[in-house]
Amino acid sequence: MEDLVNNIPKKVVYSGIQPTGIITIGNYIGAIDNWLKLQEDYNSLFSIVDLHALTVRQNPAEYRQRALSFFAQYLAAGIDPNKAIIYFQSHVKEHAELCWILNCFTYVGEMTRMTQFKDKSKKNEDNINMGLLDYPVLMAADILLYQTDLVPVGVDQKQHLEIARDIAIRFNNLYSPTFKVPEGYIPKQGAKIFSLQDPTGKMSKSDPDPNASVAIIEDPDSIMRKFKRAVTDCETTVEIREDKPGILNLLTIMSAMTGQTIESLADEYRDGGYAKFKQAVGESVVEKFRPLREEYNRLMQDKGYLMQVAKDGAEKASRIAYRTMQKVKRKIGLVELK
Ligand code: ATP
Ligand code: LTN
Repeated sequence: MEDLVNNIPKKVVYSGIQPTGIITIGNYIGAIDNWLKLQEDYNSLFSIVDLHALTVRQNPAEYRQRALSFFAQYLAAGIDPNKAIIYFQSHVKEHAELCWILNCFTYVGEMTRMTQFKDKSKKNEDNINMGLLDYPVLMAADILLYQTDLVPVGVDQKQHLEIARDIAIRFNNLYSPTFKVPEGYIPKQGAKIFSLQDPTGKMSKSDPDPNASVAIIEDPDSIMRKFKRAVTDCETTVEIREDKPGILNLLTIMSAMTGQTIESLADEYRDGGYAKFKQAVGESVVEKFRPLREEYNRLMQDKGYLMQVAKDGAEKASRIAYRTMQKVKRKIGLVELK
């Protein structure tokens, strides 16, 4: 865990995605794209947070398949097992263990106030389980176990990050410094990609309307169709304006795909009409993800390799997690077995 040349410890990056729905271009632009950059310079850990997604009912056979598919998509996107630790949360038992301990330092009132808890409770009225309420504490455990400095996520996770920080500070104040207090890493542009069907709402990976979101492994025809149908407005000029959220969203997506600024794209497509612009946005998405899709298909044929990477990742993560747990247990006064 050291920068061997300068002998300074490298900072730690941690992030994860729940294996629900599909990995969307929103998840890619808001999170994964930054992971790719950060893995070059940090000690990074990227997990499939498969315990988190149990807060809503999953079909076991589908769930297992989807989690593996997400893992392959991480690799296909360019998360490199030689640079980062990639693993399934459920393979490292310390996540659940630390979650329990942190529960005893978290107030019920803090959890019932969480926006995501309120939203998800409304959506799952028949299954408002303890896990749903406890979700942010498990996320805090994920982050704090690895003494994380930076957490690259989309803007919707800001509140969860704040609570992780609060819990760390509270624990540190009670028992002397134990956890690193993490910072969020939220992109300036693209931290919230909007639905293609409702440009005022977030593009969500479990949106029941298939036209609202685009998967990173989607086939080109389907991608093009969705962009053609994307909801915009009844004007004709491609401009950056607050009151044109559909256009701004498409500009943001194309900018992330091509590296061009939204200003230069708006200039380029200004008077060409929406149809031409949407076609160009669609093509930029198809081209960006073509190699990823091909690599994904190849990896899914090689389950042996996927499982080997998962096993290595879990082992490396467990070693770090174990050290933090030992420290935590000592601080709170649990009897040690020598
Ligand atoms: P769901 O809607 O099923 O709750 P989600 O689309 O919010 O899922 P998550 O697994 O909760 O996906 O999020 C994975 C990562 O992607 C997080 O860092 C989150 O902030 C980011 N993210 C999710 N949706 C978007 C979006 N529309 N734009 C930018 N980033 C996003
Ligand atoms: N709650 C996050 C997923 C998540 C996460 C984490 C992100 C779980 N544990 C730790 C960063 C760090 C979400 O995106 N819904």
